[in-house]
Amino acid sequence: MKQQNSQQAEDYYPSRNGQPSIFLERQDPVVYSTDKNNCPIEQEKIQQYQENGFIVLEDIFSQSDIEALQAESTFLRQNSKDKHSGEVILEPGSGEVRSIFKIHESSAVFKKLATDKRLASLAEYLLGDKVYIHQSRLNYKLGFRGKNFYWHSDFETWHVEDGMPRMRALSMSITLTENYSFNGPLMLIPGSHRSFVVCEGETPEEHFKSSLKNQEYGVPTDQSLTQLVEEGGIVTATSKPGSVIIFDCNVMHGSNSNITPFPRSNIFLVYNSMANQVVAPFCERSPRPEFICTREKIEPVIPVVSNFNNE
Ligand code: 6CS
Ligand code: FE
Repeated sequence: MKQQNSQQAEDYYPSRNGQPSIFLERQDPVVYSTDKNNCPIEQEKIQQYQENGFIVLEDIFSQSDIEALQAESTFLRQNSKDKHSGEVILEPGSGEVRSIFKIHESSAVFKKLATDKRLASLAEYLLGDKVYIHQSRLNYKLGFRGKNFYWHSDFETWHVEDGMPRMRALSMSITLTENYSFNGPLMLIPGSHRSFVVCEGETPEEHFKSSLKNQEYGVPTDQSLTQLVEEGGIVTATSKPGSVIIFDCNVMHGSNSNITPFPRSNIFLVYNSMANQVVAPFCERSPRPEFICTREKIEPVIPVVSNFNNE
């Protein structure tokens, strides 16, 4: 059932087109590189990523790196609350800062992080290509006030609303605080990346104005989610600060609200293959703003060995 967008690009993953939810077979590889000799991490982790759709790498950043990243995160939050520019998303209700987008542009520290070889070279390996930053954000999920992110596949949104053609992108979530089992850690469904869950309903106008606070479209039906969980279970990506959770663009994930005193603040960097640049959205809506989806300024990342204690 091939469809097309306004640019007549072939839609391999039609969704939110008034059809009932079904599962479509993934039509793209998970790990694009086959060169086992030049792999930046142990092959066992690559196998896990291929099989489950995600991996957690501990102890990637030093204590001083983490402190520099935490300081920058706090600085951005304290200097953004009254900024009503689009990239600052406030929590519904409390008005606390929920997310800040496009931090790889607004912050020199996070710009450096996005090009850090420990991350960018691994993204190049997994995606088998040079990469660019499709989206970056800081999700603060503050104690008591941090609300949930309902179950979703990022790719379903990036395909339908941003025009990302194929599954050749991934997220790297760098943990800035303890991700405990109880303060709203990322929950992922192993193996869910192999099925594209077609979502029901139609994309509202300017959907991002509500979806970044509370997503109601581009989410699986209860039945689809139940089926994925029956097949793969649910894993919570608990880890200490300075870890990296790497997950495929299509893995089903979500996270609960945080009612504990402990913030769960993570940076998210989304790497997309240069061969998978966004085209026109696969829905009848205008493209989303640049702070959510890089479209105007697509430049390959040049991986650099770096640290964050200003040496
Ligand atoms: O719409 C998006 O691009 C964002 N929404 C979610 C829930 N995850 C990915 C991304 O941050
Ligand atoms: Fe997401």
